[in-house]
This record gives sequence, C-alpha cells and structure tokens, in this order.
Amino acid sequence: MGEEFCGRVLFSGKLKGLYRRERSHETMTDLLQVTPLPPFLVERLSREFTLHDYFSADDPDRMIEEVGTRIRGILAGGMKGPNANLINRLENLEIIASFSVGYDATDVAAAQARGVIVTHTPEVLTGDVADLAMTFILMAPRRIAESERFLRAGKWLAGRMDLGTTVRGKRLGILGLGRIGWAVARRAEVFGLHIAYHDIKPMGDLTYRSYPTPHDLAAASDMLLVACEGGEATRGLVDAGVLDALGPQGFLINAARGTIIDQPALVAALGSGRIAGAALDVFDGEPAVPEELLAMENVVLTPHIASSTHETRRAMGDLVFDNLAAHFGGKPVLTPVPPQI
Ligand code: 8YV
Repeated sequence: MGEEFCGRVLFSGKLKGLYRRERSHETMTDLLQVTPLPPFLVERLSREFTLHDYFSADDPDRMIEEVGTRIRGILAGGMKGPNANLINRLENLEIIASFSVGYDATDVAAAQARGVIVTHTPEVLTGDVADLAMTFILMAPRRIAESERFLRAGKWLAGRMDLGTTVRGKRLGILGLGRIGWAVARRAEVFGLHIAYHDIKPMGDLTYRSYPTPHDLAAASDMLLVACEGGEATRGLVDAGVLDALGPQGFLINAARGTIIDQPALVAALGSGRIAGAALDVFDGEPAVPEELLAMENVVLTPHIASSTHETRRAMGDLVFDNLAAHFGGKPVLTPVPPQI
C-alpha cells in the first residue's frame, strides 16, 4: 500500500470525469469523488491519486461499471456521501474520507459493517462554525440583517428602525453540547448569556444546567441553538411543540443541519409569531430555501457558510488528505468516525 502511495507525479490536466497525470494509472490508488471539493484539494489529491469525478459524471452508473473494481477510497462531503448501495457495489473499497465534520450524508453503518473506514474533519472547523453561531445569536435579536435591509432600502430617511432585543442576561439553550456547542457556550458566556443544554450523552457535573428533553430546554430558553448531529436519529427533533415551548419572545439558531428542524413547522411558527425570529445557515432540502422564509424580515438566512473561510477549508482539505495518506501509507487514520453499530 505504502509503495503505491509514495512516488510524486505531475498534474497535467483534467478530462471530463477523470484526472490524468504523467504516471501510469496502474501504480496509483483510485478514488471516487462523490461531492464537489475545492480546487486546491482536487489538485493536491490528483498529484497522488487517480480521481474519478462521479459527482459530475454524465453517466455515473457506467463509471462504476468501468472503474468500480479499482476504487479503494471515496471522497465525500457534508451534503453528499455514498449510500449503502454504492458502498456495496465497490468491492475493493477501504476508506471514505469526508470533507466535513458531519457524516450524515454517508451511510456510515453500511460502510463500517463491511470494515470500510470512515473519516471526517472535526476540530479544525469548530472555531469558525462557533463564530457564525455566535454572530447569529447577536444578529437575530438585534435585528441586524433587517436593519441593513432597512437602510439600503432608503427607509431611514422616513424614520427610525423598530427596537431590537438585548442579548445580555438572556438564557441560551444549547441542543447538543458537543465540540461546537461547547465553543459557542464559551463565546456566549462572554456576552453575558446564561447557558443550559440538552444532550443525549451524560456530561457529569457541569455548571450548565441540563434539561431532560429538547422541549424542556426550549421552555427554559430565550434562544435555542441547534448544535447536535444530523441524520435519521435527530430528524425533526425541533418540532412544533419545541417551537411553542420556545415561545413568542424566543429565537431559534441553526448552523448544524436543516433536517433537525421540522421546517414546515418552523415556517408556520415564524409566520404566526409563535416564535420571535430565527437565524439559519442550513435548510432541509438546501440549496432550496422555502419562499416563505425568504420573504420574512425576522429571519437571518445564510447559504451554509459556517465553515467557509480560506483557513478552515484549507485545514479541512489537509485533514482529508492526511487521513488518506495515513491509510494508504499503512498507518492508522487521524480522525475516524466512531463506530455506529
Ligand atoms: C461543509 C459541513 O459546508 O462540516 C460539515 O459537516 O456541513 C460543512 O463544513 C460541507 O461539508 C462541505 O462539503
């Protein structure tokens, strides 16, 4: 394995669906790319591996028929990953490296059941994601996006903006106190927020109060931050009942996964004033965003940008590369997804 990975080769251009280089394909490890990836990462990977661009292939099925037996690794992402069917078609698959901390787009259980390693990119994006969440916590109650639209529309000439809500002294409920939840809690404390949480894992004796259900947490919060994992286990966890518990003065913040919220219930709660507002970086069915949300003044909307900085994307890409290099160099991977079974 190590020998195949070692020698350096020159990247000499891209043909549709396949990156060619000067060294013979026979000596390079074949990877299937099922998600868009940043050009710097594609270029770096292409110097060491043969990449097959399944994501933009005209006929992905034919690609698998032609090269499926050669594929030893998959490049996945937070929103696009292989399902059980694809995983099981690739008889020589050894590793799936996801360019994301969230791995809900990949059928991890199917991969691990076959002994296929799955890696992700934790830690390196925590700071940027927490920064965006903290920004949202300030933006929604202070009506910052709405204020900017107000000014740009020339409305200031006709009068002042309506008042916002103070953040200091308010109660922030964190749904999922993992790496990102913790990082937001530390930031939020500096802004004078009182922190409580709900998590499926016991946390021991924290100074933060724990609530047994999302509903109980929402009822005790002025702002509810969604920071848990996506996937089937958390689909629709924030439902109409949780939103009603948050109440007409409450704000919902989500930079985790759109699927965790019952989106039609959220649209209804915002539209009828059953919650005060929301700030959302992720959506169920993204990149499509419901028209109703686009039209609402009390909602901050961003296009899944929480980890989108040059620095973090570079670090995520390096970690994807390093995991693959470790595996094909015969070493343990750096950041495996824990066993799901
Ligand atoms: C990325 C993400 O936008 O890490 C995650 O789980 O959702 C984001 O960082 C996405 O994975 C890019 O593919």
